[in-house]
Amino acid sequence: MKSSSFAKNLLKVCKNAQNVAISGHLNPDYDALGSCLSLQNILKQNGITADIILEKPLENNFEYLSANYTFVTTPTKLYDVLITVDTAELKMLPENVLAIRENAKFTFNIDHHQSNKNYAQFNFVQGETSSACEVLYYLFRKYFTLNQELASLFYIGIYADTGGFVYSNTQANTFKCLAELIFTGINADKLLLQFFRGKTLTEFEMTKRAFDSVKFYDNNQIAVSVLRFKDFQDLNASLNDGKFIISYLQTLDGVKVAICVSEPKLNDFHVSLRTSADNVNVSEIAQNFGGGGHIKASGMTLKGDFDKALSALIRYVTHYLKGLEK
Ligand SMILES: [Mn+2]
Repeated sequence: MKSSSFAKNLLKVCKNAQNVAISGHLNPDYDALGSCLSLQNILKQNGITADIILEKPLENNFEYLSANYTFVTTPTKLYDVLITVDTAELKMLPENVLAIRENAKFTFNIDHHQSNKNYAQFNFVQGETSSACEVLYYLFRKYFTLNQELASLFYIGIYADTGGFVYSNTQANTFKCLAELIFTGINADKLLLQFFRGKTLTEFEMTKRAFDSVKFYDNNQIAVSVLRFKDFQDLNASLNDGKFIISYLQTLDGVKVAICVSEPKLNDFHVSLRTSADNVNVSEIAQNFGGGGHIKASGMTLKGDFDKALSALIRYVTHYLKGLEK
């Protein structure tokens, strides 16, 4: 569907609806949360009230961003419209949102994941775009006034999903959008310091441990860092505290696939995959293990025996890289 008719249709459906729900993916990141909040803001400018549904209250690093907003974790209303943003497939949605989906008359899916399954009634997916925030920005540009609040939300989401405007998903249109955001007079430098460049001591200690854990495989083409449950427990850390290392590993000479494994809960392994190699598509690797994402940045979860699961992953990546040589 073309962007203009998609946006128009969505606004029309929402105007006629009783209750509208918005959701991003599980364990929301800055893009997921930023796109939920900005969409809520855009709808509000069009006279539409919408609730953002979360699985659980936000963790502290999002508190500042979300100080002015309310979220619903235990839905009591019947929602007839559900809009999901930044979510590639249904299994990435919280249980409470899946329950809303059962009863919703209209479902919309707005996303930028290449692996998106087009699971809604109305789908608007741009796999080449930097972030869900950028998709929303252009999709609804005619239908909102760009204020500083919206500009900050978009800016943070785009910064996060482009790794600070450096990943290959940072396109000319991304910079065009960023320029317009900055023209609103937001203090971009302050925002970045607040959300990204500012680091906590917990993050620093987790990063130290992550660096110590790094092992290389397949002639140094695969780099793996592992943060176990004990590390999270010792430092009272959350999933995001150990994430910095992956962007470092992916830029190391000769490394084709960077893998970062985190176990924030016992036996619950979150795996992030990154590549800077032209011919590597890490979303293919993630999909083989039930995950998904983007060509250069993907993720999945592993369950079961850790050592076996990790060796299976490394074997698979080795095999995958060998296949590229042919
Ligand atoms: Mn995203």
